[in-house]
Amino acid sequence: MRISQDKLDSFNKANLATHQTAFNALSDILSNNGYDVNSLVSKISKFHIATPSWALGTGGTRFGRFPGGGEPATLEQKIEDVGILKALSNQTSSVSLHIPWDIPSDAAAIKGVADDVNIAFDAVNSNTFQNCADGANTPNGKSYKYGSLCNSDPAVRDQAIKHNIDCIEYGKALGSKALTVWLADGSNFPGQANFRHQYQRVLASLKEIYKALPEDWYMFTEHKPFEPNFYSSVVNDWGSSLLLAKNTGEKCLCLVDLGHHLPNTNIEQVVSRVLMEGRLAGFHFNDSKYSDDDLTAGSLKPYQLFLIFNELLDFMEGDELDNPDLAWMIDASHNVKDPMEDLLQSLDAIALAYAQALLIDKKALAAAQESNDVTLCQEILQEAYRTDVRPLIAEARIKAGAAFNPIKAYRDLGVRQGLIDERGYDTVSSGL
Ligand SMILES: [Mn+2]
Repeated sequence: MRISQDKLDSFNKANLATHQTAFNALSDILSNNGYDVNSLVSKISKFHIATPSWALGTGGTRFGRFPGGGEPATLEQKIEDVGILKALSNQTSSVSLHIPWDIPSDAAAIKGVADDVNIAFDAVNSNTFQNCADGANTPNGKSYKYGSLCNSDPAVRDQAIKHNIDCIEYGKALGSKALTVWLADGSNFPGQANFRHQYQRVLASLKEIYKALPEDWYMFTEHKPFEPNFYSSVVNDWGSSLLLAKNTGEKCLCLVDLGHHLPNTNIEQVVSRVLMEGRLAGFHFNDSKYSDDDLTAGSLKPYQLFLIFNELLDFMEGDELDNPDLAWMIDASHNVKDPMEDLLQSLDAIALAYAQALLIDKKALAAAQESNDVTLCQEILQEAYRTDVRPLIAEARIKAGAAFNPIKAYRDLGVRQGLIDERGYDTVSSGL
């Protein structure tokens, strides 16, 4: 299913007057305060986030899963759905695959499907938190029950290393440029495993995988404090992730998944530290109340998201975030909302946080910090945060031929019903 440009144009046309009034009012205020509105709109327009293939279908919990209709059952359909998100929002233009859930058996054909809707391939994600499909119970199959790259059995480590190298090969065929390694490795009980040995085995295994990394690729490590193991994780925090990255090689960087922190962790400070060391790979955007809740980005802590963008813009030369070396991705799981609507809400929240951060008076903030004017520091940040930047995002979308309000367009144009008509009610999104 595709949304025609005609439909999007008439949707925008019908709502143009309301948007134009709001945009003109905001433009006047911003221009009077010295901002270049065209440049702001252009920066927002260029900032795109990758969509994870696994978020296009309904997720679940260990208690159950409640799928909706018309969900993508094949990799081709997942790419088609990302094409719809792109058409509606102009905020995503790539898909991140998960191996083995999305093995591209015919890479040329899959690339063709993606080219048709102008979708590129983001980082490839390996999976050693489940046993491989050919089974741990077969004569040659090895189980990840006690870890993968950290396992005490070298044959298990070799299998996990090979899986990651296979992922690189799949990614090469599609034009990906990065491998993401998130490890479930750790332990559930005190004394179960030796922290040092587990870490050293992971490092040695990552070095083996790194040898297979093409010249223009990156490898990402991703930390997580607990789950599925509850006593210890091998890559438990940004410090361990940074140690692994630095000890593995120059092209090994640290990915920050916003849900992979203990409650009240100052994630914006984590971002600042990893950036300072030149090792920030990018983000897995989501939101959470407790830990890895995988909720819609910005649904609970939009101010935190804004503060993270403040750190990014503070560090970067200029304030354009279309830096090809940073990986921007949503990593969420949608249990109660339509997955496509949930992704559109996340894309919207991320763009809002970026736009708000673009309004921070960096010079004034730096001066207030130097003179220890704490009140003024807060005023400067919140002045930017409390500006309603929604008309800027809408304008960026309209200029790119997308819908000024993607959720409203998704509903008004009956996208979900169209997908159900095409695919039926009983589809199962692979891997979930
Ligand atoms: Mn993640």
